[in-house]
Amino acid sequence: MKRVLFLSFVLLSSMIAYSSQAAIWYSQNFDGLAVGDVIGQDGWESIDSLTGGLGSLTVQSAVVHGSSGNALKAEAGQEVSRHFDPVHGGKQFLIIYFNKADNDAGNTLHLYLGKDVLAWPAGPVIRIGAQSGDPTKVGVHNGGDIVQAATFVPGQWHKIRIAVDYDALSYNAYFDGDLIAEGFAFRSNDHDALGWVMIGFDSGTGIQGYYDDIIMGDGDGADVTAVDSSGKLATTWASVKQ
Ligand SMILES: [Ca+2]
Repeated sequence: MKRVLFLSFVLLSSMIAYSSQAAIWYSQNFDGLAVGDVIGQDGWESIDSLTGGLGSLTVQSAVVHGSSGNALKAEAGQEVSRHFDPVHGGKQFLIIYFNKADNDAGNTLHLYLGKDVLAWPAGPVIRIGAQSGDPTKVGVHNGGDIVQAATFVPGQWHKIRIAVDYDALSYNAYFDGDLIAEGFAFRSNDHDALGWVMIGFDSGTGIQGYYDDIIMGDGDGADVTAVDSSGKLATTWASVKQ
């Protein structure tokens, strides 16, 4: 009997450990990458197959989320993607921090999520700045429409969390913890699982855009905290949700 209890405990412990490890399947704070082009590091790629001639976002240490380390910088005409294989269905989340430090009215920072083949008509699509229809707004696609859902402060870091339901083909978006989009439709329902993310901007003038602390995983990500008070990546779970 004691042996059965012991084995049950081991099994339960391993299941809990598996669940918590399975919840987050990608995170990147860019602190361990080399300064310079992000293309060619950690699986980050050119989007030439979609739109050729665009440059690489760069890893740099001058403007970062937190007190130290690196972040990605996006300048005009720079856009990159990262694919994930296998793709992830069901309920999935993405957390990312951005800082748009320029005030140019023609500039945007993209955040596109898709399944396998890169496409501008992606699944969840967020346009920070000009392409929202207002250079000060965060625009969230609801199908083909863009909703100006939040106002960002140039030069400040903001948190975006997208919670996607790939069975319902809809998503919620949160800006600095506030719900700004609920049950929004994908731009294209071709993207019925999470298999790539694309960031940067394919145009623009004098963009100073930054991204940092990307976390992707199963569930809605509500309990995931990316950065502790010292600025170090400290992913913690208030509860195991699987
Ligand atoms: Ca960082």
